Amino acid sequence: MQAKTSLVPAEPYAFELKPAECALLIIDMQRDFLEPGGFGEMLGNDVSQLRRTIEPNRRLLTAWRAAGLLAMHTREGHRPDLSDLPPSKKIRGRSATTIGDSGPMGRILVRGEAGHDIIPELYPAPGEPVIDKPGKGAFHATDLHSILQHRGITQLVVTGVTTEVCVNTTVREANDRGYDCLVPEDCVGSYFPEFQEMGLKMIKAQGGIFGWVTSSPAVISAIGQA
Ligand code: TIU
Repeated sequence: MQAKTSLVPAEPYAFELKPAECALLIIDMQRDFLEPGGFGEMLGNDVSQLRRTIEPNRRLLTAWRAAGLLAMHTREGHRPDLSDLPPSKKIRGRSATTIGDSGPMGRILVRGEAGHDIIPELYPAPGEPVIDKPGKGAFHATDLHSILQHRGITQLVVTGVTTEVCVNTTVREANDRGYDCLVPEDCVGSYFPEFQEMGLKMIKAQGGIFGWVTSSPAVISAIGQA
C-alpha cells in the first residue's frame, strides 16, 4: 500500500489521490445492463454503448488490485419478494415486462438471478465488498457509507454505468457525505452519447461541483502500475 499522495491530471484541476484513503467503486456492471435481453435493452437502449467501458474497467481493476487497494462493486436490484421495490419504479415506463418479471436472464433486476450478477470480465474477487442497492444511488438504503467509514476512506474513484443515472446519483450522494470523487471518463458509459458528455460536464463544472474527471491510464499511472 502506498502512503504518499499522487497528483492525477484531471479536470477541473489535478486530483490529490491518497491511495490509503481511496476506494475504487464500480457501479452496476451487471449483465442486466450490459448484455442483450436485460433491463437496459428492455428499456429500449443499445447495450453496445456500454460495452466499450468493459476493457478500461478491467485494466483499472487489475491495476488497483495489484497496488493492494480497496475495490468495491455495486449491483442494482431487488429482493425476490420485491418488498424493496417502490411501486412507482415497478410501473414507470408502462412496459409489458418490468422489474421482477421473467426475462431471458431470469427475473429482471432481482437478486440471485443471472442477469442481476456482475459481468464475468469484472467479477468481484473474494474479500471485495459487493453493495446490493435498490436505488440508483449506491448510498441509498445500503451500508456503503459505514463500510467506507470503517476503512478510513475519504476518496472514491467511481466507474461503471450509466454515467447520468447511477454513476451521477452516486457521485452526488458521495459529495454530500464528504467524499472526493474522481471519475475516469473511459470507465463510465451511457446509452446516450449526449448524456455521456453532459453527465461528465455536470460533475466537473463550477470548479468541480461534484468532483473531478480524468482517464483510467492517468489513475493507473498515479498508483504506480503503468
Ligand atoms: N437506465 C439507466 O440508464 N440506468 C439504470 O437504470 N441504472 C443504472 O444506471 N445503473
